[in-house]
Amino acid sequence: MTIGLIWAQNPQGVIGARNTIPWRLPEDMAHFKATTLGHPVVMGRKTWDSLPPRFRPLAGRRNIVVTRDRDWAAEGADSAGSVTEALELAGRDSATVWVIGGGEIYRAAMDHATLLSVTDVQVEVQGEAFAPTITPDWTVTQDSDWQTSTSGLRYRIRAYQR
Ligand code: VY7
Repeated sequence: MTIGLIWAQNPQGVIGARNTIPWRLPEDMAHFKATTLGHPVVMGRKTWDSLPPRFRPLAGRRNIVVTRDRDWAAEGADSAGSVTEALELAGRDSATVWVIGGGEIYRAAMDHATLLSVTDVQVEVQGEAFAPTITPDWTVTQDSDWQTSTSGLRYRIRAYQR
C-alpha cells in the first residue's frame, strides 16, 4: 500500500490557522481533488470539522476520521482510534491512501509514508498548525514551475518519494 500525505504550506510551514486554511488557492483545491479522488482519505477530527458541511464527506472517496472519542460518528465517515488503525482500514480496499491533515495527523502518519504532495504557497500568514518536517531521505520527483493563481498568490506543486 502506498501512503501519501498531501498538504499546502507557506514558507514558514504554516498549514492552518484557527481551524482553516489561511489563504484561498482554487488551483490547489483542484489539485487536491484530482489527486485524492477515488482513494480513501484519512483525516483528523478537527480537519473533518473544518470542511464546510456541504463538502463532507469528501465525495468519491472513503472518508476515515481519526478521533480518540469512541462515540464520535458522522454520516458518510468511518472513524478510527489512531492513524495506524485508519491506515489499516484504508488499506483493506485500496492500494493508495491519502492522509489529508491536519498537523497532528501528518506527524503521526509521516513514518508510514512513501509519497508526499506539497504545495508551496508564497503567502505571509500566522498560524498554529504546521507541516511535518521533510527529512533528507526524501527526493523531489516532480517539480512544477512557480505559478500565479487567479487569486494572485504564487505557488508551486512538488512530489517527493522515498
Ligand atoms: C480542504 C476545502 C476547504 C474549504 C472549502 C472547500 C492540499 C488542500 C488540502 C485540503 C486544500 C482543502 C474545500 C476543497 C476540496 C473539494 C471539496 C471542497 C474536494 C490538502 N495540497 N490542498 N484543502 N474543498 N490536504 N492538501 O481545500 O477542502 O476535494 O472535493
